[in-house]
Amino acid sequence: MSTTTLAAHLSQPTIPPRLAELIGAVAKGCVEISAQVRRGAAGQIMGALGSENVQGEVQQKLDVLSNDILLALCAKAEGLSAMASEEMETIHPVRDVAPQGGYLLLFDPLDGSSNIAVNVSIGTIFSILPTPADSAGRAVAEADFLQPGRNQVAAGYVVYGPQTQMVLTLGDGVCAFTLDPDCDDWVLTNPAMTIPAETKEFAINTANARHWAAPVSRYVEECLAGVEGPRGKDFNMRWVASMVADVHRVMSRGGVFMYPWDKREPNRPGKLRLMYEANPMALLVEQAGGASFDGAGDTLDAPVTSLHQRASVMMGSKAEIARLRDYHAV
Ligand code: AHM
Ligand code: MG
Repeated sequence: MSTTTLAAHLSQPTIPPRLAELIGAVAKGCVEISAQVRRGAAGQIMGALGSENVQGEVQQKLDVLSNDILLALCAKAEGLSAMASEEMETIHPVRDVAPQGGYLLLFDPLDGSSNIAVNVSIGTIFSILPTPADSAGRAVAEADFLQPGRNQVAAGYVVYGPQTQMVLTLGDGVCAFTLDPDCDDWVLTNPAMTIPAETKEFAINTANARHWAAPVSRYVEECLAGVEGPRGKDFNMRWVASMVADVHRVMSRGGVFMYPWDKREPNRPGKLRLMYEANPMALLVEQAGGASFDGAGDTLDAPVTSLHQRASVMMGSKAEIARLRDYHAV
């Protein structure tokens, strides 16, 4: 059987070598994180650290370990100017002066932290932006990161589940790679991931139902009404509570993933973060033929005003997102 590895995939002449090097570094970091995850309680990685991140969330040992692994490995990538992460208040520059045509890397090093203790799938999410043209020859600043998701040159996630898989886009479709644990090689296992346009599956934390906005309630109520309701078909509901795992299911067999704005904290746009959760996932979903919506417009066009900005998230099968858009327009 002939196999294509991630390294071979990234060596295509259409991919800038420095971008390939950076994605390779992220992938290498995720191999190391995967190994730590698999050690679990047999290693030293379980439990909380006692510190809080910039979002005021208790940091797990694995959150910080994963962050440190990615910082150390990616700093070596020649084209990289600076990194930003869910676990760090501000940016982490790696070069005094931004290289011409360089990159900025953002990540959520360990998504779904609440699932670590219960041995349920978790993941890493990453987004790569270009350094602004006017940054060459000077140090990059936090403001250089504040670009709309549409500017991403690459995005991906790794899911640490029964298998470790990486799903990657460079803005020209979506490929999935599976980690072969015998040789730590990423093997191309799906060269063209495509989300079915229609679905019978949705994912949302229904414990928050009483706080939802009317269009979200309408959408879910119509799904729950099943074959007797306006949709005329029965739906299935799934909620892993790891965005990576929930979006991976949508990427694999269709559906809708939602973590929308709700009334609990009306001034907060949503729970999930725009730059290193919503935007990379939105690019992947769009590149796989799906769509994403933040209650006002395309997630990828949302104006960015801060590194740790929150977003209302609805993404998945195209027809379902079109329906959600219509309900929000009423
Ligand atoms: P985290 O980045 O701190 O792990 O939080 C994000 C996670 C997502 O992976 C998931 O979709 C969501 O939080 C689950 O939230 P809830 O526990 O409210 O269902
Ligand atoms: Mg997260």
